Amino acid sequence: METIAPLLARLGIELKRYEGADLPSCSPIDGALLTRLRSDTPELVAARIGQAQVAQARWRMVPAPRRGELVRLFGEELRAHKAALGELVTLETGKILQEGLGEVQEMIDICDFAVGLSRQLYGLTIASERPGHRLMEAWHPLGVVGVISAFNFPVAVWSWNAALAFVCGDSVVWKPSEKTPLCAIAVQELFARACARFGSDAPAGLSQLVLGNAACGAAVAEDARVALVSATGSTRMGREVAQACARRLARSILELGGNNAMIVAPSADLDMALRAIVFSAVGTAGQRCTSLRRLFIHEHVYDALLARLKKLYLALPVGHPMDPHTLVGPLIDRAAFEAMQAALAAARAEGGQLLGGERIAPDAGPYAYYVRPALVEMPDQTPVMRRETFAPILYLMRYRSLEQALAWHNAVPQGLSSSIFTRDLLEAEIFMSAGGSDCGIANVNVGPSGAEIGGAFGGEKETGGGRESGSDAWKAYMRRATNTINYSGTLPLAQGIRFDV
Ligand code: UN1
Repeated sequence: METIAPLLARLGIELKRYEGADLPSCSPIDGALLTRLRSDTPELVAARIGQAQVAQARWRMVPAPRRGELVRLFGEELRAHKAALGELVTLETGKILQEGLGEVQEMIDICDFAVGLSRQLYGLTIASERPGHRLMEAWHPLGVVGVISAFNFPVAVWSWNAALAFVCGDSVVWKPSEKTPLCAIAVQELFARACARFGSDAPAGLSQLVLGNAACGAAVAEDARVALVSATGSTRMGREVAQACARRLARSILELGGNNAMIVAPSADLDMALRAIVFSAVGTAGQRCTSLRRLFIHEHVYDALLARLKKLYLALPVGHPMDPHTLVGPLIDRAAFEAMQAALAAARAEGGQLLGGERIAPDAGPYAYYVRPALVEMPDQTPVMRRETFAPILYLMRYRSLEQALAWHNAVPQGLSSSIFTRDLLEAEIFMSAGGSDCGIANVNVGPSGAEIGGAFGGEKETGGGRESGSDAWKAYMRRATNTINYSGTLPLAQGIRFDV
């Protein structure tokens, strides 16, 4: 039985006001109950959105660089509590501690990014066709931003959205995965501490947390007071959020399923490719949106690479995620294990040859699901390969020409992340060109997972099309006003229209 009390003490967090009966938090490490919390009723969700709206009306008037100062203070809290929060992430998700810590670092990074951004929310000035006129754009705060996040990145995904939203002058209502409520509470409490240090400019209620199941998320997506909903998770969930937003003509950012592939070309540095493959395919036990799921290997290097990969896979340290030697922790729960087994059965029925995939470490108890990551050699890109299974399954195929590999690469409904390992410049350029990878992320000699926060994060097709995090993703969290200013003393009309009154 893992205990959370010492961790919560290190974070300085009291759970009392969140405790209840209907929302259990369990650790996938041994399946043990960590605590029982209380779900929020639809009435409470509505009330929280109301409070967020009131807070935003004040927050939008605070100058953006000053808003950045709040995010800077939050970044300080994260730095001070990185170790404890990283451990809590590991405890509640089962990801290895290195990745738990990495996730908190990702939060710190986006805070730094957002602080800089708070002085760079630039608009354009545009040449007017009329004499004595100036055209310009101003970016204004948008309103209340709803964030729906998944269990696999229980703290970082909120922060990509929230750090930008706060500097953009928005308030945030967060519905985290019901599998990771403790992580969300910890982050909410750390943010509250930053607000307290910031002083009275930070309106109460700027950051709201709503705990509960999908109904809670639907209440956020359907509420007319929520200007933007940023949702990360399954394609099924994203479709519902997209429809709820479309019905009321609100904005959405969707970061949904991925079915990410890598092409290993004959010129690839195989040592490097091997490390990238293993990290991308088995990191977070294959439960990242960006996890590597399909591997297309050129026939000249296929056998050599496969032999090395098999050897590595059989020796992968699977076990307790706090153990520094472990590289693969448990799956999140039984449903994840069953989905993995169903996909492997389908792959076998479709002609796949399987290595691994079985449940191991039974001494962790009946409610913990540790598996050996699976390698499956496929005769063709069959239906099971077109689906995203959130588990460490890597399908392999042999290719002859880059054209063929690219065609397979793009022939799936998802379009998040992709990569090629090659030292051939022309191949690299083709992969990144308009006719190459159709994903939102296309990497060369870098695996598909583990993106930095500085780039825009998201993808195409069933991945949903939204972008979070870096680059100019902030624009989705603001509204654009086009201003025309006339200093000519006359009133010429655009397009030269004459309208004499
Ligand atoms: C996700 O799985 O939802 O690029 C996000 C990565 C991480 C984020 C993954 N920085 O793998």
